[in-house]
Amino acid sequence: MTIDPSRLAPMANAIRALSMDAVQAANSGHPGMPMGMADVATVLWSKYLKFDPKAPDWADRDRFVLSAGHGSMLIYSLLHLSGYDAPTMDDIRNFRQLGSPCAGHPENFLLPGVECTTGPLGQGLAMAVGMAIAERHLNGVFGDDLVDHDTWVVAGDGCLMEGINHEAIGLAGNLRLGHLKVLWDSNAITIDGSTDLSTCEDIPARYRATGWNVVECDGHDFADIDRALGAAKAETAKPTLVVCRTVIGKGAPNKQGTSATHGAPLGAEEIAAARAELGWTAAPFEIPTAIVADWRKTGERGAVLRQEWNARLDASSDKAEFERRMAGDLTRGDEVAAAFSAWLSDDKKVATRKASELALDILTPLLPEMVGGSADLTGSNNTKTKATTPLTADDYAGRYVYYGIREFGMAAAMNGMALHGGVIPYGGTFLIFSDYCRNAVRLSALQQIRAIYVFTHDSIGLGEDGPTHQPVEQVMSLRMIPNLNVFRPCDIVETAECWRLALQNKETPSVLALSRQNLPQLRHEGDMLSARGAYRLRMAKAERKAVLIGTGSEVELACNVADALEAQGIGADVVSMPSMELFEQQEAAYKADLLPADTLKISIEAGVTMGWERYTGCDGLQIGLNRFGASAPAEELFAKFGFTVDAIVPQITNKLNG
Ligand SMILES: Cc1ncc(C[n+]2csc(CCOP(=O)(O)OP(=O)(O)O)c2C)c(N)n1
Ligand SMILES: [Mg+2]
Repeated sequence: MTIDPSRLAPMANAIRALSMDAVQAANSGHPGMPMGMADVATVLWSKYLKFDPKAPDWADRDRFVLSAGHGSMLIYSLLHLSGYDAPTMDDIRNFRQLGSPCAGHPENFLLPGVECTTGPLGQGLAMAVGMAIAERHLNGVFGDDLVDHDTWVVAGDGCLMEGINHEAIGLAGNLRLGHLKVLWDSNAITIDGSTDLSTCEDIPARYRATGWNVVECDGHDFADIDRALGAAKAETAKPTLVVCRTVIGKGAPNKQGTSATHGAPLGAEEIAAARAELGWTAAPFEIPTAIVADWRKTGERGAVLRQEWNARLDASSDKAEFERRMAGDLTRGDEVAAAFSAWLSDDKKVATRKASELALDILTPLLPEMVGGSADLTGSNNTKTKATTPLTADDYAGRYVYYGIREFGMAAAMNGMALHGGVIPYGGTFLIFSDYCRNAVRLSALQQIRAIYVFTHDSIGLGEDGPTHQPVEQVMSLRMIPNLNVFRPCDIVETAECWRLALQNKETPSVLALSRQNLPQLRHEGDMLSARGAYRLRMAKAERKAVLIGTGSEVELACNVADALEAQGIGADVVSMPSMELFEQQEAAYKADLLPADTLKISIEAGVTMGWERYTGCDGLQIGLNRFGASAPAEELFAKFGFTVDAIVPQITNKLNG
């Protein structure tokens, strides 16, 4: 489509009308951002964005990310007007109401065409970096014929101000992600007012210093927008920031340019004034047919391109493998199972972080879609294998990302990679720094995607680095996040099982909490027992009085405590519980059998005890650590904090006798 302002202006005004009317009807929402970026978005969608409304999942579509998620009416308008099946006009009328896919902020699982869930500022852009990594990686593997698309982002002042922006653009600049284009809604307004209240940053200078190309435009001049987007499209050696100088709430004559338009309905009077200003005479939620027709044409380019792409895919010898990877289906499961079952007959005493590396040594050559990485702790997280050669600007086909010291940026990029599809991202850092990336882990869970977090150094067992590095509350607090599987395996066999479970769960992200210190192999039989979340590792010999529940490095201690109890004639089961979440999914009879009502139940985990009452009952015993650790060798710390047979057994016998 050529740029004809006389047609584009009404198209943009359709976005403005829908946005102000929907927010007014909901009596809540953010009209300012969609009204301000309507002109830029109209040029992008009508001339540059590669999409086909009839095939929202087309693998080679451009990805469009609305990082400024509060402006959700922008993407709902774009999807509706350009002819996606959803949202319908009724959905838009019900903006922000229960049951409408037009949620307050865009949700990837509610609407095809919404590539990711946004709203937490900065993360959309950071996820887009991951999408652009996945795109270049798959391009490196499958070539231009199958993979050659751009990632376009609309970001606000807030997205660029958040700390994660620094991490994300640093990663993108160094990887020279030339197919990433960020359109900055530079309106100099945030909620509190003018941006000079809080910043004097030269943002273009920061982007340039980070390896980005920067272009600018008047965000309300169609020809100028076209020029800038054309320049962004043409630049493929560096990511591009397009500074779009805009007026927030553009079109609302009395409120535009002020934070009053940011997050509140404009009100009936101002909406009437805006209609007059824009020359918009249609009733609320009605779009004149000529304008709808112009919008419907925007998808036609993509439809043609998709037909051509389909023909190339059909002719490609890579078709089956490409489709498998994009579908996220695993392969070679029998070989994986056989390799791991051979471990049962070993007797390997290794840290579970090392066990994870041994598992990855088996998994990564068999599953080429696995793309690993670490936030500068590769040698500690044990995340790199021979098969995962570095993914760099010179070799995008590599499979290992050096994320740098950017935990939040890494996790958000992993989300973007998983959302893009075709890769299964895993990435490591110390468990203690899961707090640095926690909101991205939460978004993995909310978005129902398979990101796998390798969080090592999972307790005071890391020793001398001391309390700043010793997780105490992290394991339990990660368990509180819905739809996140937290695994804390006790030995090499459980570690392999947990890796398989993490890979098998397409719609649930996983955390693997792994030890720094060596742990003996406790399992020599059984297949995928971790799939139940918890299982009886050892059965009481004497009459059963106690059930010891341990996780990770404390399962060995639980076994030693059980031995000491048995020596006194007290029967004790040992239950290993690598995943509370999977245990919660078991039927009641299984749970009751594992944790019988007539026994004393004791949890042992080197972390906060809050929550363990769920399994021990209030009359059980919770052995844990409800304070920060200390700096000393691990053995001494476990002794000091009561993680010894001698400290635990009397507590149990006292309880049993009392
Ligand atoms: C991480 C995070 N912090 C705070 C908010 C709340 N919030 C939503 S929009 C916004 C202001 C954003 O300003 P800008 O990006 O310039 O958007 P504009 O006002 O121009 O639409 C804030 C603070 C949020 N959504 N995410
Ligand atoms: Mg702003």
